[in-house]
Order: sequence, then structure tokens, then C-alpha cells
Amino acid sequence: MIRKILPIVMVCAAFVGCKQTPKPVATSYERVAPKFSVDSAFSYVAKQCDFGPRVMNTAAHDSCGAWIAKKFESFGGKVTLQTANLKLYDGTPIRSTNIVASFNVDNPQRIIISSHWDSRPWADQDDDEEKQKTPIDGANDGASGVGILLELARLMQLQAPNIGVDLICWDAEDCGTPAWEENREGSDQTWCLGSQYWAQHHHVDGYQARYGILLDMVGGPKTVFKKELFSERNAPRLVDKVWGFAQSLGYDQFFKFEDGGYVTDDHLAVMQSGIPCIDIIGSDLNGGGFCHTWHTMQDNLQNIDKNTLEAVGVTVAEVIWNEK
Ligand code: AHN
Ligand code: ZN
Repeated sequence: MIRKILPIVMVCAAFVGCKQTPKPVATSYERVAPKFSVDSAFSYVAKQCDFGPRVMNTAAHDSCGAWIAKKFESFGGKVTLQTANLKLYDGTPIRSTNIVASFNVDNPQRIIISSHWDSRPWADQDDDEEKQKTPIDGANDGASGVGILLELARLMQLQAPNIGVDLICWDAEDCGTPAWEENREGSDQTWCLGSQYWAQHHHVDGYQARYGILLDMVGGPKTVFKKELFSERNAPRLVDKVWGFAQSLGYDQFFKFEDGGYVTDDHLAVMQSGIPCIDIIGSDLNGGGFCHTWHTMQDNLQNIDKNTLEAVGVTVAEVIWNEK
């Protein structure tokens, strides 16, 4: 009797203990990367949010940038700050700083893993009209990707990968023309200002890389990653490689083999530099668009899902440490 009941009890217990997102199933894939700690990555997301919104031309932005640079250095990265005077959609001058942390600097074979670090000055997608001019925490939109980059940097010290790695935090990505603005002429060009600048002025002369991976909104709730179409068009084999690693790791409930539409994002600047680049960008699990917290006051630390953060962090770590 007990032999019949016990498995049923175990199955029930497994369901009771199961939160919204199921854990990856055990696979036969053998990991080569050092252990990615999602708690560590999450703590870096929290720390960025603690500074307050990282809005261009604010003290919170500048202090957070200095903290990110110092953290990379503490993990043995060689940090290059690329500062530029740029202009917002309405002509407002901004001071933009791309933060580049280089590992294995002598290796001419390199890859780029990147994310933006600024946060949107306006919650222009918020349902509450009174809040639409308030800056957002950007826990998902900004801090999540940088949290993963910082955790990857921590791992570099534990076990150096075979390839050179440049972790790049783009600035001035998220101050594109607000939704309330009626004149939308050329508005596509008002996003990704830091990466556009980098495409014109690489942080080192004659810079080359094998490929790039951009992380955008990689810690959201109810998030899936579809194949973004500029990425699919520019670097289909890289998309397949990354999605393939995710599948081997058991993350197929996050990484979907579906078309995700075209997104204007920092990967376009890397592509323009002749470097194949893809965007791992979160979409809403149920809807057609981005995560439901996108550009709203709800994009805060309470709405970070560690399962999403872990799926992306572990997958990207495997990609890096598998490079020959
Ligand atoms: C546009 O909305 C044109 N592009 C999305 C890029 C973005 C904004 N990623 C995060 N925030
Ligand atoms: Zn955004």
C-alpha cells in the first residue's frame, strides 16, 4: 500500500512547492561555466535601484555609474569610460558615459556582452496619467541586464574564459521621444544615443569582436524571449547557438523559437560596426508586446523574477565559457 501512496504524495508535494515558474528540468547537458549566482545578480540589481532612477544629468545616475565601474574593477576588469556630450530628442544637452569592462585584454579574439544602464526619465506607458512624467526605477529595463553583466564579471575571476570579453554598459538608451510627443519624425534615432556614439567612436582604435549579445529586460515577470528579427536577419547562427544552449539547459519555457518582431535597440549600433549582434529582449508571456511593467512605475525591484534573471544569466555564461 505505502509503495502506491508514496509516489502520489511526492507528486502532490512537488506541485504544492512549485511557484509560478517551473524550475528547469534536469538535462544531460554538462555545464562548463562557473556557477552563476542569481542571488548575487539580484543584489546588483537592487543596488542600482537604491541609487534612485539613473536618469541622464542626475546625481543618482552619476553615482550609480561610478559604482558600476568600481565594481567591475574589483572583479579584475580593465574599465574604460567613454564620455560624450549628446542631445536629447528636444535638444537638451546630456552627458553620456558608456562603461566598458574588458577581461583577457591581451586576447585579440573577443566578444561583447552588453546592456544599457540608464533608466527612462518618464513612466510614459503608465495607466495613471499623473505619473507619466515621473522617472522609473528601471529594475527590469536597465538594471537587470547590468546585474547579469556584473555577476559574469565576478565569475571571470573564478575561472578565466578562453576568449576576451568586453562587458559594455550603454548609456542614454532610454530617453527616446516620449509617447505624449506628437512630432514623431525621426523618433527611432532618439533611442540608444550612447551606443550610436560608440558605433562612430569605438573605445579603442581598430576594435574588432567576433560577435555581440545585448541583454534588455532580462529580469521581468511573465517574460519570454522570442527571436528578435533584426538579430535573426543579421546573425541567425548566433541566435540558434544561444537559443540552443538555453534549450540544452532546460530553459525552453523562457526561450521560444518564435518571431519576436523588429526592435530598435543597442544591438543595431554593434551591427553597424560590422560585428554580428543579437538582442535577448523580454516579451510579455501573454501579450504581443514587452513586459507589462515596461515604462511604468511598476518596473521596480518587487517585479523582478529571479527565475527569468537566472535563465538568461546561466545561458549567457555557458555561451561565454564554451568559446574556444
Ligand atoms: C523602442 O521602443 C523604439 N525601442 C525599445 C528599446 C528599449 C526601450 N528597450 C528598453 N527600453
Ligand atoms: Zn526602456
